[in-house]
Amino acid sequence: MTTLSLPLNSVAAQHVFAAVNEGLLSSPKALPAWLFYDETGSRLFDRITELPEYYPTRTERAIFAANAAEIIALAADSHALQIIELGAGSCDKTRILLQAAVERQDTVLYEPVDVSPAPLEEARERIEREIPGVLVSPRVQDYTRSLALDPPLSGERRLVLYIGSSIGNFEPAEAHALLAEIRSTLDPGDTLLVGVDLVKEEALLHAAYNDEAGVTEAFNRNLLHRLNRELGANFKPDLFAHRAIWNPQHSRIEMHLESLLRQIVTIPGCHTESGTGRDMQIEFARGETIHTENSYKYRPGQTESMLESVGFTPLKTWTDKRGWFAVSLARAA
Ligand code: AVI
Repeated sequence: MTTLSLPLNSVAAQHVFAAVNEGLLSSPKALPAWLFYDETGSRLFDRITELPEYYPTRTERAIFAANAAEIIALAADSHALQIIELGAGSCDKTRILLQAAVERQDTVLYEPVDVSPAPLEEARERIEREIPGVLVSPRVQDYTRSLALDPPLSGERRLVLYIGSSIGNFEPAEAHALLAEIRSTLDPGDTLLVGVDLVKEEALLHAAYNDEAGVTEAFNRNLLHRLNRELGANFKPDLFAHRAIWNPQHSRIEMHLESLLRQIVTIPGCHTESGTGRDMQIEFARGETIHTENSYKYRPGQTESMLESVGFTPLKTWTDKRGWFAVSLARAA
């Protein structure tokens, strides 16, 4: 077969290759969920957040709309606040909190942190135009690998936002480690706001990840398109079915791509300065899956316990009337 001359000398492509090498040559096969978020995947995710079945985004937004002033007042505790958002993306829901902050203090420094520069730039432009008083200072950084926050401006307190149920895509031990890492970068008095999706009736969870319009299916399959585009793999995405199932034992929605037949996929060897690796031949049995994502759903009180165990004092938790989603604020002790 012909070996493609792909730009695998770029660090980003080698990172993708390493993840694939590890995840597809192991058993059971799995890929890390961060692979979803290339440009197409991020756009598909934005569409997911607007689907009628996908309740988390609009439920969290409603919690902010009802409680923003209280959240900001509790976090500020008579100081001026600066707001940092991890995994900010389009910063859509954050605008409600920023609006509440500028109503309390004249100017607010807002630092959205994300791996992709494009949505951050768009958000900067939009937020500075729509909410005078907010100064946006975007930071392109993979906070899951290293979290380096600037020290607070003198006399100000930092409020870190980790919302959107992003923590749910981490394994419990990883989530714990990430919260501990956030705590270690904060000073006593700073606060953290975490949004988590709660355990609920299975039918609702199932629908949220198996939408009628097939957007989640496209989001899941895009991962294979991405490996074709970026690594020159020859996946036929239509030969893999989207599966999203509730795993009650682990309290999580699992997403998989299930091979519809026995097939072999080739991924060209990785070209680096030290040479070209061997092509990867990946064999799939009929019905075998690639585990692509876990989305953990929390029980009431669980986030607060986790926050306490890493050195935060929980201040307050807000939920919607149906108890579908929870937003917890905690102060660095
Ligand atoms: C980003 N994250 C919180 C989403 C979730 O619900 O776990 C990702 C997602 N996967 C499928 N639909 C949405």
